[in-house]
Amino acid sequence: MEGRIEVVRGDITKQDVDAIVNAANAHLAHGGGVAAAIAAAGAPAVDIESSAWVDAFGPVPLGSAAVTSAGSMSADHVIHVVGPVYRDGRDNEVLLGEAVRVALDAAVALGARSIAMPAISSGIYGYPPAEACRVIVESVSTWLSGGGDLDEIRLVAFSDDITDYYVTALRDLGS
Ligand code: AR6
Repeated sequence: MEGRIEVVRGDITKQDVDAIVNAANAHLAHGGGVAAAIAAAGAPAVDIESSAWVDAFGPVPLGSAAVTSAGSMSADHVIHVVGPVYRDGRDNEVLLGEAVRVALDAAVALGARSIAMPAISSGIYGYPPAEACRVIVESVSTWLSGGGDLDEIRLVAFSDDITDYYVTALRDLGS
């Protein structure tokens, strides 16, 4: 495995990486959670470019990414992906894994070498956080094993709980 998976407890808007991932909704209306934090830290560019993206292309489908600049944040790009709203009977795991892969592929396409990712879907979208962290870790690991070419994938945990879930998931993976 070439790239490193790191777990960092902190605020994704403060990460010194090439690209940060946003846990967005399809309309790129960054009203709450990590999306609101990213929009505020990257104001006004993130909101302006998000609106322009949706005006041009329509809502962001599951399985796709929208890219904006990052305003005055240290990162160069924000990669907006839409995780699943957690629901019984839905293929939550497949949809979350797809959001992770799409974000990583978008980073490579942008020429990024490092990326920071939040625990997509684990907040407002209601994905049980321990499960979300496991799916995210497994999806990143599978992507790297399949030749995914990034130097660093930073899993940013906004709470001690999420940090623990990531550490456990990585340990279970044998990393
Ligand atoms: N840095 C890192 N992680 C954070 C930060 C931060 N600054 N703030 C929150 N988190 P959520 P979702 C964590 O709800 O579940 C928005 O309104 C948070 O603790 O942001 O995918 C969008 O516009 C949680 O672990 O995203 C969508 O409508 C994780 O980020 C909707 O919420 C994800 O929580 C998306 O819901």
